[in-house]
Amino acid sequence: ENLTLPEDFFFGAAMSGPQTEGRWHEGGKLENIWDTWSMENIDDFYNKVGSYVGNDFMTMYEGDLDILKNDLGLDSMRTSIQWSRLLDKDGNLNPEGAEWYHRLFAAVRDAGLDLFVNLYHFDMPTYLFRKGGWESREVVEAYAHYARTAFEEFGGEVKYWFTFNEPTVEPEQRYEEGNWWPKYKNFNRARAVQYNISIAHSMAVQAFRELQSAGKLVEGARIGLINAFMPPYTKEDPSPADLEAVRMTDGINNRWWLDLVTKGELPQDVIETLQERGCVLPVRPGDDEILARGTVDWLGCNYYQPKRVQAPAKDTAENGCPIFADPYRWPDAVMNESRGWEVYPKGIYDFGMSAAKDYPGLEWFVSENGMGVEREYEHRGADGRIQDPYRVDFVRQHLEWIARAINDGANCVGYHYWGVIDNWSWSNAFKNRYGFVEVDLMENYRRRLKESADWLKQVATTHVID
Ligand code: BGP
Repeated sequence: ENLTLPEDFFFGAAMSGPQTEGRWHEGGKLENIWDTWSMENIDDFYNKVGSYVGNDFMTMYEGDLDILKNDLGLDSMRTSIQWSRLLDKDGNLNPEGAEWYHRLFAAVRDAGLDLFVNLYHFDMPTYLFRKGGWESREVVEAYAHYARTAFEEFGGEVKYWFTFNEPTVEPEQRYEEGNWWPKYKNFNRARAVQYNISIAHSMAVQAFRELQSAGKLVEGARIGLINAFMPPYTKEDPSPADLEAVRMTDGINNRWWLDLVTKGELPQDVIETLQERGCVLPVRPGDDEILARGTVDWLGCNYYQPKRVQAPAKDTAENGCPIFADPYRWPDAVMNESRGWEVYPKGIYDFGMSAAKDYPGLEWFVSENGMGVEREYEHRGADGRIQDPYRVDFVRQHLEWIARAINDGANCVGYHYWGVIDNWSWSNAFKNRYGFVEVDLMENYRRRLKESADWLKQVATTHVID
C-alpha cells in the first residue's frame, strides 16, 4: 500500500499564544488564568517554565518561522491571539499587543506560510475569571466584543479564523474533572460553561459575518471551530446501558459541536437527557436565534486518543450530579505511557467516516495530532540530535489512516501537527515533548532539529507517506 495525500492537502504546525509567547507581563499584557496559576504554583521554576516564558516565541519567532518553512517544509501554521494581550481591562485595544500580532502575522506571511488564527485557547483573562469566567453572561458578551475587535483589527490580513480551541476540554478539565486550577468537580457547572461557550462562539460568528458582508474582511475569509473530537467506543458486546453511555459521551463531546457548527442548534436528545437528570443550563430567551448563527465554514479536529466508555457503576455522584459513563480500558489498548493516552490511529478514520455520513458536506482538517514523550534528552545521539523514531511511527500511522479516510470519501483537507517546536503544556509544563524540534531549557531555549525532522520534511513536501 503506497499511500499519498492529495496535492492541495495542507501540512503545517499548530501552536497557541499562551504556550509559546512568554513575556507575560510585558507590553501591557494582563494576567491570564495560566499566568496566575503558574505564579502561585510553580515558583521553583519561576521565569524558567510557566506560561510566562512559554518557549520564548516572542523573542525567537523569526527563527522559528524559518525552521517551519525551510527546515521542515511546512506550508501553514496556527497560533492564537491572547485575549489578555490584545485588550486592556476596559475592553479597549492594547496598542502594544496589537502591534505584536501585526508584526507576527506579517512575518508569517513573509515566511511564505498560510496563517490560521484562533481566538481562545483556554486562556481566560484573570480579571474576567474573577467575575465568573464562562459561568457569567457578562463574560460571554466580553468575549463577543473581543472577537469583533480582533476581526476589525486583523480582518484585512488574516484569512482563516477560529473562535475556540477545544471548547469541550476547558469545561471538562477545569469544571468537571478538577484537573485544572481551581479544580472544580461539578458536572452540571461544566455543562453550563459548555452552553455559554456555545453562545460566545455563535456571537463571534455573527460579528464575523457582519464584517464580512460589509466588505471589511479579506476575500475568501473563513471562520471555523476546533474541537478535540474523540470517537467513542464501548465493549464488544455492549449492553443497552453501555450504548447509552456512548450516546451521551458522543452527544456531549462531539455531536454538541458538530450540530452547532453545521445546523446552528444543539442536539435535542442530549439537552433533554441533561435536563431530565437535573442539569440546569443558563438558557435565556432569544438564545436559539443566537445559536442559529453559529454555523461555520469548516472545522478543525484535534485528534490524540479515542474515548472508550461503558455504563457507569453509579449513575449519580456525591454532589448530586449525574454520571453518564465510566471509562473503559480496552484490553488491546496501546498506550503512550508518558502521556497516559491511548494511541489508536484508526480513530481518525472513524471520525472522518462518521462525519461524512452524519454531516455530509462538512469540510474539516486535522488541526492537532501529536506525541508527547518524557525524558527525550536520554535519546540524544552522538551528533547531538534527539533520535525519535517513535514519533515518525506515530505520525505515519495517523497520516495513513487520514489518507484511507480521504480515499473512502472523508472531506479532510489538511493536517497540523501539535507542538512542532517543543512548547509549554497546561498540566505538564515541559515534561512531555511533542516537537520535531527540541527546545533546550538549559541553553536559553535554543532550537535543535530532532532526527525525525528529515522525515517530516520529506512527507510534508512530497505528500507521499513512506
Ligand atoms: C490539546 C491542546 C493543546 C496541547 C495538546 C497536548 O488538548 O489543545 O494546547 O497542550 O492537547 O496536550 P498536553 O499538553 O496536555 O500533553
